[in-house]
Amino acid sequence: MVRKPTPQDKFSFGLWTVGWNAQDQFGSASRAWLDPVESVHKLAELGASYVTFHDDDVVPFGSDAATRDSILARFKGALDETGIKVEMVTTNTFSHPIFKDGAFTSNDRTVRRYGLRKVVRNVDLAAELGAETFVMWGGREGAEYDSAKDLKAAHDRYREGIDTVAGYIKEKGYGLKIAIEPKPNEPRGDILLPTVGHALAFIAQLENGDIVGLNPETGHEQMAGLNYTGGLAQALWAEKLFHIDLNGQKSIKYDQDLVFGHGDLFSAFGTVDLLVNGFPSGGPRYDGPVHFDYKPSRTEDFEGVWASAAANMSTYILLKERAQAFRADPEVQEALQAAGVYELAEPTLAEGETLADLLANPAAFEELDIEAVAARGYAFVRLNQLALEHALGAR
Ligand SMILES: [Mn+2]
Repeated sequence: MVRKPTPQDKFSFGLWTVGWNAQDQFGSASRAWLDPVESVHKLAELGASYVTFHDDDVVPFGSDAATRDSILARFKGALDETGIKVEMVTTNTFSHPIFKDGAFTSNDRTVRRYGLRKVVRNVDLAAELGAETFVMWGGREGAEYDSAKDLKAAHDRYREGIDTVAGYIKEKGYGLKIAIEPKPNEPRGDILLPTVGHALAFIAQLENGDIVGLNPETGHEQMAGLNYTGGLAQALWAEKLFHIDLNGQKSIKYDQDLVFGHGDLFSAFGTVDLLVNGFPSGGPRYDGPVHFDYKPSRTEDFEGVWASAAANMSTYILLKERAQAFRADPEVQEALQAAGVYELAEPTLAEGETLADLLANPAAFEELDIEAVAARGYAFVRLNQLALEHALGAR
């Protein structure tokens, strides 16, 4: 790989990413089952610092307690040997047919009660492994038909489920935070909490929302035609960016889960610029693990799987170098200034100034030379070209 990671990069991978056997809607698996213990060793060799997993990635669904314990003991052995840590754990409430109508929002109350038990069992495991974040992706929480779901009740049950789990985390004194992962569709026709914005509004309705935030995924926002970096920014602004899922997506289509940067590369540059450099005016920053949630394409053999894992990290480091050079460039600083980017951080009303003062100020309205103000050019295109030239390594 062109750039080698260091522990400071805090790179993290889901075991379901490299471990995906490439079975899809239209074809059977193109790769064999991959032992999670082997993945941990290989990711450590490549320079990752963390792994994350769904319960079912490590322990097959329905395993008895003794089998579960022995599998987990072997898995913990691999963590100890490699120094790899588990920063995030999540629960699979979407693969088994019992969850075909959802877990927390299934119309069948028996399923909801089972789902809650499965999630809580995995919260205990997350705490035991020292994870900091518990991600909830409700992939089956949704519907194909408007008539099939009482959407008021569905939101009530979703709130009940997440509030109950968050309450349990607090009661147990676990140092865990919940991060909701929005997605607009796939596998359901429409999924509840489809975007970062929907999830932020939902979190505001929770009783235990103080420990609930977001895990936005690049491709999921882009599947809705939205700007991923913009979503991260609003989550940061709300101090709710608890985790990130980086990958690649080419516009509004099925969930591609490409390598980070292999979708909209210039958008990926913007994402890394925000993550590495923060807002131009300062403010909240993300300093958690840089987590990749991608899938090695079905065309790849195992050599290709590991090359794709390395590609995520290498691309991130390359973009980080480009983004740092972008912000450090005096010409960019000047262009940011000229574009008024820093001016936006200045409050619209001056300190001590009231709305009444503004209303009584003719210079702000009655006497304002509107045409002259409207004639201002913002030079955003010049600024964007500087960003592009830095992204391409031309400066
Ligand atoms: Mn995805």
